[in-house]
Amino acid sequence: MNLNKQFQTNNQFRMATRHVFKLLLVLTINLILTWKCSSSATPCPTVCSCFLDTRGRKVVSCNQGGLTTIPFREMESKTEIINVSAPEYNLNTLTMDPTIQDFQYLEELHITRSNVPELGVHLFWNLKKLNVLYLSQNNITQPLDVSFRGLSNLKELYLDDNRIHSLPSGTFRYLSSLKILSLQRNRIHEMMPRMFEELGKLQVLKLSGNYLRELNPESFKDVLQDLRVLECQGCSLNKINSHVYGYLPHLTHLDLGYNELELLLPEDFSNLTNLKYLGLEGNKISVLKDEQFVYANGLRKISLTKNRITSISPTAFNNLKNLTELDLSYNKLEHVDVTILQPISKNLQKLSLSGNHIGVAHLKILLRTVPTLRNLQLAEAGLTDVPVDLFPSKLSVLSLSGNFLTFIIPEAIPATLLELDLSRNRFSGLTESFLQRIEYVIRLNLDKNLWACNLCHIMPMLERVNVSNVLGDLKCKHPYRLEGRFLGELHTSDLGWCNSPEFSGGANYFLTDSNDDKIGVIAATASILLLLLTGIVMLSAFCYTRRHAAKYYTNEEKRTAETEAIFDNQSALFGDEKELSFKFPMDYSQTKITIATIDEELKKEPIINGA
Ligand SMILES: *[C@@H]1O[C@H](CO)[C@@H](O)[C@H](O)[C@H]1NC(C)=O
Ligand SMILES: *[C@@H]1O[C@H](CO)[C@@H](O)[C@H](O)[C@H]1NC(C)=O
Ligand SMILES: *[C@@H]1O[C@H](CO)[C@@H](O)[C@H](O)[C@H]1NC(C)=O
Ligand SMILES: *[C@@H]1O[C@H](CO)[C@@H](O)[C@H](O)[C@H]1NC(C)=O
Ligand SMILES: CC(=O)N[C@H]1CO[C@H](CO)[C@@H](O)[C@@H]1O
Repeated sequence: MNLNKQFQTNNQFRMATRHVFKLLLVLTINLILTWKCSSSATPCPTVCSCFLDTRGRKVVSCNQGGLTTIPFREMESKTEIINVSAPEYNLNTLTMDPTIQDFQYLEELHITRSNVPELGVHLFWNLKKLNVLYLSQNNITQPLDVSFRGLSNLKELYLDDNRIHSLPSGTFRYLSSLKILSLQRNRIHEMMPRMFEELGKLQVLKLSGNYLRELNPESFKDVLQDLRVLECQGCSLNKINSHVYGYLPHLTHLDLGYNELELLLPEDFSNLTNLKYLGLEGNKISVLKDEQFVYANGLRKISLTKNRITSISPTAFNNLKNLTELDLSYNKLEHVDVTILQPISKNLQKLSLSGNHIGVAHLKILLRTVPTLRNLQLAEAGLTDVPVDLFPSKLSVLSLSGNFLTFIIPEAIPATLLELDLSRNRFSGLTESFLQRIEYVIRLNLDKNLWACNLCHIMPMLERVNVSNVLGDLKCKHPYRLEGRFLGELHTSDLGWCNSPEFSGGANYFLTDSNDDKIGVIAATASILLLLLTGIVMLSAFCYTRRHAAKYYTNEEKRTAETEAIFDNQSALFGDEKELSFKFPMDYSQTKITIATIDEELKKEPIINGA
């Protein structure tokens, strides 16, 4: 009885505490909610969204477009980032409003795609915390020095894609903390002598896409002491002015791609002792001379892609002990000297020879000089086969995309490979041993080959589709019936047999697949036509040789009489092809060559008849 009572009171006590807990919980939830509501009740313009960025800064972002003014009055005064932009189809047309000066906490201001025509006098006055000013894709024609007054802490200024045509001396003189200045794709035609005045802390200068024709050393003199990065792609430059670089002692990154540079002299790089990256892609360079980069001996990467280079001196890369990346892709290298890579053989890690047609025997000797290479790009290199010991053995990345490969011996693939691109070749299937060899390749691209989805070609691949997305996502090319089907959705029962012993995936393939009516008919017709054609050509070739032979016999006596005269007169011998063609009248191999060109055959007829 007593026990029972105690139990009851105990129970009541428990209930009471539970109630108190519940009450407390509800209270705290309410508190949190009201606090949250009041904080989200701070003003946010209806056309904008307001949020905190990853660093907890207050952002107002107005990206709907169609604005004519920025709704500053509805924004909280402590906003730290304002982002005004617009979609392509609904651009803003803004005029800048000095109300912006009230936002003293502003750290970043982005106003893009807003058709801003000009920046008023003292527009950003008072914005002492502004770090980043992004005004790309507007309609600014000439920024005024006084527009930037008061921005003494600005670090980054972007004025890309405007219509700036001139920058008078001292335009940026109030921006003494500036580190990045980007003026890409404007209409600046001339560099004024003191245009970068007071930019002593500038580290990055981007001038690409302006029609400058030359860099004026006077613009750089005594100012950009700290500049690290200079980009002037597409500036219509036709020479490298070494004096400019003499004024940029700390330059590490120079990008002069897509200009009109034709001739490089070793002296052009004489003042670039700290340079690490040199970009010369898309110029008109045809030769790399002796000791071309000998003064820029700190270089780590050089890009010379998309030039017209046909010849490289064996000493061109002398003194580049630290070079790790060399891009020579899409030039005209064919008979390149096999020792060119020797000066850089110790450190070179990445080499691109894509888009050049260097013969495979040559290539083999060339690559033997860089045994430690890790990354080799040989896309669109005209390769039809790959010998076993072509590639350096420590390679981890290899691209052979866009060649004419139908088959690779498994042993030709380096065992260390992690990335392999065989896309856009002519493989119709891969063998079991090849698939085993590339089992450890992490990134594999086999797209756009001529996969022949039949029992002879893709069985080893099909057996792996359920464990490899790469294989499952490949599309059949042949037979017609299965064209475009993913390997991953095929079953063995879908595949036809093929009775041809040859699995090359060539034209003979069409004839072997009986399942494919349509293509079968086309192929059969084509092959009959081909046979007929060959017959005709053979016949005409036969007649031709006969006629030749006849000619020879009938002319024999006359010719022996003529011989002396011909040797007296050298030009008669070499000047007249008709006479020379008599030399090997019965040579079968010669006539065989002429079979291929029926047109030529027909052209020759009247000459022979007339002779
Ligand atoms: C500003 O808005 C544009 C357009 O939505 C966006 O691409 C950009 O990343 C934004 N920038 C910042 C800093 O939020
Ligand atoms: C940019 O400004 C010029 C005048 O400076 C004007 O003619 C042109 O229409 C403006 N561009 C756009 C897209 O409004
Ligand atoms: C080459 O690299 C090493 C190590 O990074 C460095 O100490 C050396 O100064 C570099 N050489 C040149 C010429 O810049
Ligand atoms: C892959 O798996 C699916 C179902 O998970 C199965 O139907 C198909 O037969 C498998 N394909 C192969 C080639 O094993
Ligand atoms: C400032 C500077 O060092 N300029 C030098 C750049 O290189 C040339 C040689 O090509 C020298 O003559 C300059 O003195």
